[in-house]
Amino acid sequence: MDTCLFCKIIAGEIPSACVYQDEKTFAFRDISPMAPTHVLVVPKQHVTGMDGIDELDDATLAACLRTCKRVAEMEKLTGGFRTISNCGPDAAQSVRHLHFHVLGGKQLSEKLD
Ligand code: DGP
Repeated sequence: MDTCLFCKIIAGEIPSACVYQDEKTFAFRDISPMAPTHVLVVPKQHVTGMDGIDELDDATLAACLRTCKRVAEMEKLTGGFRTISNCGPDAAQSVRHLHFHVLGGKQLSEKLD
């Protein structure tokens, strides 16, 4: 999608700190990290968010979750990690391209809101 920030990052038109990519997914460091490890995992195919996943085939959706796990392993998050996907205004989603935050490397808050 021409105007999507994360599509531009995937295409390399905007620089990012990529930590992993494969045929279906792209993982890069969040520009405003909220933990020692804060990586965003996105499908290369543009969909708006969790509300758009019916446009993805199951293999792509599964690949996103597998990439989250792979990133946690690469980052050595042996104590655990959190995976979050914000969807829509009530969840404060700011970039309308499906993404999973992978957070870890410290004791995270019990609060999710
Ligand atoms: P969300 O609020 O769930 O839509 O998360 C969007 C995240 O995207 C937010 O944590 C900050 C990150 N972000 C926004 N713009 C950029 C950018 O240009 N580069 C990178 N690496 N991350 C970005």
